[in-house]
Amino acid sequence: LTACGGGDDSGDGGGDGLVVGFAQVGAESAWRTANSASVQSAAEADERIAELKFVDAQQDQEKQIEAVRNFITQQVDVIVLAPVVETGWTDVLQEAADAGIPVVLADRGIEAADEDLYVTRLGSDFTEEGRKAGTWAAETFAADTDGTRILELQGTTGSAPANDRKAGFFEVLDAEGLDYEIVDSQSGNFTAEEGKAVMETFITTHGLEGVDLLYAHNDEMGLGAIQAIEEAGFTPGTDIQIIIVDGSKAGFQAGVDGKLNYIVECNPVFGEQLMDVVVQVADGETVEKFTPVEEGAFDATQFEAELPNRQF
Ligand code: GZL
Repeated sequence: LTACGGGDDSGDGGGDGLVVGFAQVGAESAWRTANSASVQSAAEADERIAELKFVDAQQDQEKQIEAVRNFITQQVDVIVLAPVVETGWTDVLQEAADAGIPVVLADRGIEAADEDLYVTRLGSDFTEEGRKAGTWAAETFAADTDGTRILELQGTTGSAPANDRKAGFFEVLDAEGLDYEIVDSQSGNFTAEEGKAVMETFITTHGLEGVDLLYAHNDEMGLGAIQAIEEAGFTPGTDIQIIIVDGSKAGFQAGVDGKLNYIVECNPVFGEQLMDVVVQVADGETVEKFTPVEEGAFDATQFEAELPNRQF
Protein backbone atom coordinates (compact mmCIF):
# COMPACT_ATOMS: atom_id res chain seq x y z
CA LEU A 1 0.00 0.00 0.00
CA THR A 2 1.62 3.36 -0.92
CA ALA A 3 1.54 6.28 1.50
CA CYS A 4 -1.81 7.97 1.17
CA GLY A 5 -0.83 11.17 3.00
CA GLY A 6 2.50 11.61 1.25
CA GLY A 7 4.11 10.33 4.44
CA ASP A 8 7.89 10.54 4.30
CA ASP A 9 10.00 7.38 4.51
CA SER A 10 11.58 8.21 7.85
CA GLY A 11 9.12 5.77 9.37
CA ASP A 12 7.64 8.34 11.71
CA GLY A 13 4.97 9.43 9.21
CA GLY A 14 6.54 12.87 9.21
CA GLY A 15 4.04 13.89 11.85
CA ASP A 16 1.18 13.47 9.36
CA GLY A 17 0.19 10.01 10.59
CA LEU A 18 1.50 6.64 11.62
CA VAL A 19 3.61 4.34 9.48
CA VAL A 20 2.57 0.76 10.23
CA GLY A 21 4.26 -2.47 9.14
CA PHE A 22 1.96 -5.51 8.77
CA ALA A 23 3.53 -8.98 8.39
CA GLN A 24 0.56 -11.09 7.24
CA VAL A 25 0.55 -14.94 7.28
CA GLY A 26 -0.14 -15.44 3.58
CA ALA A 27 -3.12 -15.81 1.23
CA GLU A 28 -4.00 -19.44 1.99
CA SER A 29 -7.73 -19.07 2.53
CA ALA A 30 -10.77 -16.90 1.92
CA TRP A 31 -10.50 -15.97 5.59
CA ARG A 32 -6.96 -14.68 5.09
CA THR A 33 -7.67 -12.69 1.94
CA ALA A 34 -10.72 -11.13 3.62
CA ASN A 35 -8.60 -10.28 6.65
CA SER A 36 -5.94 -8.62 4.48
CA ALA A 37 -8.58 -6.66 2.58
CA SER A 38 -10.18 -5.51 5.83
CA VAL A 39 -6.89 -4.32 7.31
CA GLN A 40 -5.69 -2.63 4.11
CA SER A 41 -8.98 -0.81 3.47
CA ALA A 42 -9.21 0.30 7.11
CA ALA A 43 -5.66 1.71 6.97
CA GLU A 44 -6.38 3.45 3.68
CA ALA A 45 -9.53 5.09 5.05
CA ASP A 46 -8.01 6.11 8.38
CA GLU A 47 -6.43 9.56 8.31
CA ARG A 48 -4.45 8.66 11.44
CA ILE A 49 -2.49 6.13 9.33
CA ALA A 50 0.00 7.62 6.84
CA GLU A 51 1.12 4.33 5.39
CA LEU A 52 0.57 0.57 5.76
CA LYS A 53 3.57 -1.47 4.64
CA PHE A 54 1.99 -4.86 3.84
CA VAL A 55 3.94 -8.12 3.44
CA ASP A 56 2.35 -11.48 2.47
CA ALA A 57 4.74 -14.07 3.96
CA GLN A 58 3.29 -17.03 2.03
CA GLN A 59 2.83 -19.02 5.30
CA ASP A 60 6.64 -18.94 5.79
CA GLN A 61 7.94 -17.90 9.22
CA GLU A 62 11.36 -16.93 7.88
CA LYS A 63 9.70 -14.52 5.47
CA GLN A 64 7.67 -13.06 8.33
CA ILE A 65 10.78 -12.60 10.47
CA GLU A 66 12.52 -10.90 7.53
CA ALA A 67 9.55 -8.58 7.09
CA VAL A 68 9.61 -7.60 10.77
CA ARG A 69 13.36 -6.94 10.56
CA ASN A 70 12.77 -4.68 7.56
CA PHE A 71 10.07 -2.79 9.45
CA ILE A 72 12.58 -2.22 12.25
CA THR A 73 15.17 -0.92 9.77
CA GLN A 74 12.53 1.39 8.28
CA GLN A 75 11.72 2.58 11.83
CA VAL A 76 7.95 2.16 11.45
CA ASP A 77 5.82 3.45 14.32
CA VAL A 78 4.02 0.15 15.04
CA ILE A 79 4.58 -3.42 13.86
CA VAL A 80 1.52 -5.66 13.35
CA LEU A 81 2.26 -9.39 13.15
CA ALA A 82 -0.09 -12.32 12.43
CA PRO A 83 2.30 -15.09 13.55
CA VAL A 84 2.03 -18.15 11.33
CA VAL A 85 3.12 -20.38 14.24
CA GLU A 86 3.35 -19.90 18.01
CA THR A 87 7.11 -20.34 18.53
CA GLY A 88 10.39 -18.89 17.18
CA TRP A 89 9.62 -15.19 17.74
CA THR A 90 11.75 -14.30 20.77
CA ASP A 91 14.79 -12.90 18.94
CA VAL A 92 13.05 -10.73 16.37
CA LEU A 93 10.50 -9.40 18.86
CA GLN A 94 13.35 -8.55 21.24
CA GLU A 95 14.98 -6.62 18.37
CA ALA A 96 11.74 -4.66 17.91
CA ALA A 97 11.63 -3.93 21.64
CA ASP A 98 15.27 -2.81 21.58
CA ALA A 99 14.39 -0.47 18.71
CA GLY A 100 11.51 0.94 20.76
CA ILE A 101 8.88 -0.23 18.26
CA PRO A 102 5.68 -1.68 19.82
CA VAL A 103 4.31 -4.92 18.39
CA VAL A 104 0.60 -5.74 18.04
CA LEU A 105 -0.50 -9.30 17.22
CA ALA A 106 -3.41 -9.58 14.78
CA ASP A 107 -5.30 -12.89 14.53
CA ARG A 108 -2.96 -15.64 15.79
CA GLY A 109 -1.04 -15.73 19.06
CA ILE A 110 2.41 -16.79 20.24
CA GLU A 111 3.69 -18.85 23.16
CA ALA A 112 3.24 -17.43 26.64
CA ALA A 113 7.03 -17.17 27.19
CA ASP A 114 7.10 -14.28 24.72
CA GLU A 115 4.02 -12.50 26.05
CA ASP A 116 6.05 -9.52 27.27
CA LEU A 117 7.37 -8.92 23.75
CA TYR A 118 4.06 -7.72 22.32
CA VAL A 119 1.59 -5.15 23.62
CA THR A 120 -1.73 -6.79 22.74
CA ARG A 121 -3.46 -9.38 20.51
CA LEU A 122 -6.63 -8.65 18.56
CA GLY A 123 -8.16 -11.86 17.24
CA SER A 124 -10.28 -14.88 17.98
CA ASP A 125 -10.41 -17.13 21.00
CA PHE A 126 -9.53 -20.30 19.10
CA THR A 127 -10.04 -22.53 22.12
CA GLU A 128 -13.59 -21.23 22.42
CA GLU A 129 -14.13 -21.97 18.73
CA GLY A 130 -13.04 -25.55 19.41
CA ARG A 131 -15.38 -25.74 22.39
CA LYS A 132 -18.31 -24.62 20.23
CA ALA A 133 -17.52 -27.40 17.75
CA GLY A 134 -17.16 -29.91 20.58
CA THR A 135 -20.44 -28.89 22.19
CA TRP A 136 -22.33 -29.46 18.94
CA ALA A 137 -20.58 -32.82 18.37
CA ALA A 138 -21.23 -34.03 21.92
CA GLU A 139 -24.93 -33.16 21.58
CA THR A 140 -25.23 -34.61 18.08
CA PHE A 141 -23.61 -37.95 18.94
CA ALA A 142 -24.76 -38.31 22.58
CA ALA A 143 -27.00 -41.25 21.71
CA ASP A 144 -24.34 -42.93 19.56
CA THR A 145 -24.00 -46.17 21.54
CA ASP A 146 -21.25 -47.80 19.48
CA GLY A 147 -18.77 -44.96 19.90
CA THR A 148 -18.28 -41.91 17.68
CA ARG A 149 -15.48 -42.30 15.14
CA ILE A 150 -13.82 -39.00 14.26
CA LEU A 151 -11.44 -37.78 11.54
CA GLU A 152 -9.68 -34.46 12.12
CA LEU A 153 -8.09 -32.14 9.56
CA GLN A 154 -5.82 -29.90 11.63
CA GLY A 155 -4.69 -26.42 10.61
CA THR A 156 -1.06 -25.41 10.09
CA THR A 157 1.18 -27.43 12.40
CA GLY A 158 2.26 -25.31 15.38
CA SER A 159 -0.22 -22.52 14.73
CA ALA A 160 -2.39 -21.16 17.55
CA PRO A 161 -5.69 -21.88 15.75
CA ALA A 162 -4.68 -25.49 15.09
CA ASN A 163 -3.45 -26.10 18.63
CA ASP A 164 -6.36 -24.37 20.32
CA ARG A 165 -9.22 -25.54 18.07
CA LYS A 166 -8.05 -29.10 18.76
CA ALA A 167 -7.70 -28.52 22.50
CA GLY A 168 -11.10 -26.86 22.91
CA PHE A 169 -12.88 -29.54 20.86
CA PHE A 170 -11.59 -32.54 22.75
CA GLU A 171 -11.81 -30.73 26.11
CA VAL A 172 -15.58 -30.59 25.64
CA LEU A 173 -15.94 -34.14 24.25
CA ASP A 174 -14.10 -35.42 27.34
CA ALA A 175 -16.05 -33.17 29.73
CA GLU A 176 -19.33 -34.36 28.20
CA GLY A 177 -18.23 -37.97 28.49
CA LEU A 178 -18.71 -38.75 24.79
CA ASP A 179 -17.46 -42.20 23.83
CA TYR A 180 -15.29 -41.40 20.80
CA GLU A 181 -12.30 -42.65 18.84
CA ILE A 182 -9.90 -40.46 16.80
CA VAL A 183 -9.61 -42.57 13.65
CA ASP A 184 -6.95 -40.21 12.30
CA SER A 185 -5.79 -36.62 12.66
CA GLN A 186 -3.39 -34.86 10.27
CA SER A 187 -2.58 -31.30 9.19
CA GLY A 188 -3.99 -29.96 5.92
CA ASN A 189 -2.18 -26.62 6.48
CA PHE A 190 -5.44 -24.64 6.15
CA THR A 191 -5.50 -25.07 2.36
CA ALA A 192 -8.13 -26.75 0.13
CA GLU A 193 -5.51 -28.65 -1.87
CA GLU A 194 -3.78 -30.14 1.18
CA GLY A 195 -7.08 -30.78 2.95
CA LYS A 196 -8.34 -32.77 -0.04
CA ALA A 197 -5.08 -34.75 -0.31
CA VAL A 198 -5.11 -35.67 3.39
CA MET A 199 -8.77 -36.69 3.19
CA GLU A 200 -7.94 -38.93 0.21
CA THR A 201 -5.26 -40.56 2.35
CA PHE A 202 -7.72 -40.97 5.24
CA ILE A 203 -10.16 -42.70 2.87
CA THR A 204 -7.49 -44.94 1.37
CA THR A 205 -6.14 -45.91 4.80
CA HIS A 206 -9.32 -46.28 6.85
CA GLY A 207 -12.27 -46.26 4.44
CA LEU A 208 -15.29 -44.13 5.36
CA GLU A 209 -17.64 -46.90 6.49
CA GLY A 210 -18.52 -46.24 10.11
CA VAL A 211 -16.73 -42.88 10.28
CA ASP A 212 -19.21 -40.51 11.90
CA LEU A 213 -17.62 -37.07 11.87
CA LEU A 214 -14.99 -34.96 10.16
CA TYR A 215 -13.74 -31.96 12.16
CA ALA A 216 -11.94 -29.59 9.76
CA HIS A 217 -10.15 -26.61 11.35
CA ASN A 218 -11.11 -24.31 8.46
CA ASP A 219 -13.48 -24.08 5.49
CA GLU A 220 -10.89 -24.67 2.79
CA MET A 221 -9.79 -28.01 4.20
CA GLY A 222 -13.43 -29.01 4.79
CA LEU A 223 -14.38 -28.12 1.21
CA GLY A 224 -11.38 -29.99 -0.15
CA ALA A 225 -12.38 -33.00 1.96
CA ILE A 226 -15.94 -32.80 0.61
CA GLN A 227 -14.55 -33.19 -2.93
CA ALA A 228 -12.57 -36.24 -1.85
CA ILE A 229 -15.61 -37.75 -0.08
CA GLU A 230 -17.79 -37.28 -3.18
CA GLU A 231 -15.09 -38.65 -5.51
CA ALA A 232 -14.98 -41.76 -3.28
CA GLY A 233 -18.74 -42.22 -3.83
CA PHE A 234 -19.95 -41.08 -0.41
CA THR A 235 -22.43 -38.34 0.50
CA PRO A 236 -20.87 -35.58 2.66
CA GLY A 237 -23.17 -34.26 5.36
CA THR A 238 -25.06 -37.56 5.42
CA ASP A 239 -22.65 -40.53 5.30
CA ILE A 240 -20.24 -38.45 7.37
CA GLN A 241 -21.14 -35.32 9.32
CA ILE A 242 -18.79 -32.37 8.90
CA ILE A 243 -17.83 -29.38 11.05
CA ILE A 244 -15.88 -26.46 9.58
CA VAL A 245 -14.47 -23.27 11.13
CA ASP A 246 -14.39 -19.77 9.55
CA GLY A 247 -17.81 -19.25 7.91
CA SER A 248 -16.96 -18.22 4.34
CA LYS A 249 -19.61 -17.81 1.64
CA ALA A 250 -18.39 -21.08 0.09
CA GLY A 251 -18.68 -22.82 3.44
CA PHE A 252 -22.23 -21.62 4.00
CA GLN A 253 -23.19 -22.55 0.43
CA ALA A 254 -21.95 -26.09 1.07
CA GLY A 255 -24.11 -26.07 4.19
CA VAL A 256 -27.16 -24.91 2.24
CA ASP A 257 -26.41 -27.74 -0.20
CA GLY A 258 -26.52 -30.22 2.73
CA LYS A 259 -22.84 -31.16 2.38
CA LEU A 260 -21.82 -30.14 5.92
CA ASN A 261 -23.52 -29.86 9.26
CA TYR A 262 -22.05 -27.17 11.56
CA ILE A 263 -20.11 -23.94 11.02
CA VAL A 264 -18.13 -22.20 13.75
CA GLU A 265 -17.54 -18.58 12.77
CA CYS A 266 -14.07 -17.03 12.81
CA ASN A 267 -14.27 -13.34 12.00
CA PRO A 268 -11.55 -11.84 9.71
CA VAL A 269 -13.22 -8.45 9.30
CA PHE A 270 -11.50 -6.56 12.09
CA GLY A 271 -9.44 -3.96 10.18
CA GLU A 272 -11.08 -0.89 11.72
CA GLN A 273 -10.82 -2.33 15.24
CA LEU A 274 -7.14 -3.07 14.54
CA MET A 275 -6.44 0.52 13.46
CA ASP A 276 -7.98 1.77 16.71
CA VAL A 277 -5.72 -0.58 18.67
CA VAL A 278 -2.65 0.49 16.66
CA VAL A 279 -3.35 4.18 17.38
CA GLN A 280 -3.94 3.50 21.08
CA VAL A 281 -0.64 1.59 21.26
CA ALA A 282 1.24 4.31 19.35
CA ASP A 283 -0.19 6.87 21.79
CA GLY A 284 1.07 4.76 24.68
CA GLU A 285 -2.43 4.11 25.98
CA THR A 286 -3.01 1.09 28.23
CA VAL A 287 -4.78 -1.67 26.32
CA GLU A 288 -5.99 -5.16 27.29
CA LYS A 289 -3.52 -7.96 26.57
CA PHE A 290 -6.20 -9.69 24.45
CA THR A 291 -9.24 -8.27 22.67
CA PRO A 292 -11.48 -11.06 21.27
CA VAL A 293 -13.38 -10.37 18.04
CA GLU A 294 -17.12 -11.18 18.11
CA GLU A 295 -18.19 -14.46 16.44
CA GLY A 296 -20.91 -17.13 16.62
CA ALA A 297 -21.78 -20.61 15.30
CA PHE A 298 -24.48 -21.93 12.96
CA ASP A 299 -26.31 -25.26 12.42
CA ALA A 300 -28.21 -26.51 9.36
CA THR A 301 -31.39 -24.67 10.32
CA GLN A 302 -29.52 -21.35 10.06
CA PHE A 303 -27.34 -21.70 6.94
CA GLU A 304 -29.80 -20.31 4.38
CA ALA A 305 -30.72 -17.22 6.40
CA GLU A 306 -27.08 -16.44 7.24
CA LEU A 307 -25.52 -16.97 3.78
CA PRO A 308 -26.42 -13.46 2.47
CA ASN A 309 -24.68 -11.91 5.49
CA ARG A 310 -21.33 -13.54 4.85
CA GLN A 311 -18.61 -11.04 3.89
CA PHE A 312 -15.87 -13.36 2.52
C1 GZL B 1 -7.89 -17.99 12.24
C2 GZL B 1 -6.92 -17.88 11.09
C3 GZL B 1 -6.96 -19.12 10.28
C4 GZL B 1 -8.29 -19.34 9.58
C5 GZL B 1 -7.82 -20.02 8.35
O1 GZL B 1 -7.98 -16.77 12.89
O2 GZL B 1 -5.60 -17.70 11.59
O3 GZL B 1 -5.96 -19.02 9.28
O4 GZL B 1 -9.18 -20.10 10.34
C6 GZL B 1 -6.61 -19.20 8.01
O5 GZL B 1 -8.74 -20.02 7.30
O6 GZL B 1 -5.79 -19.87 7.13
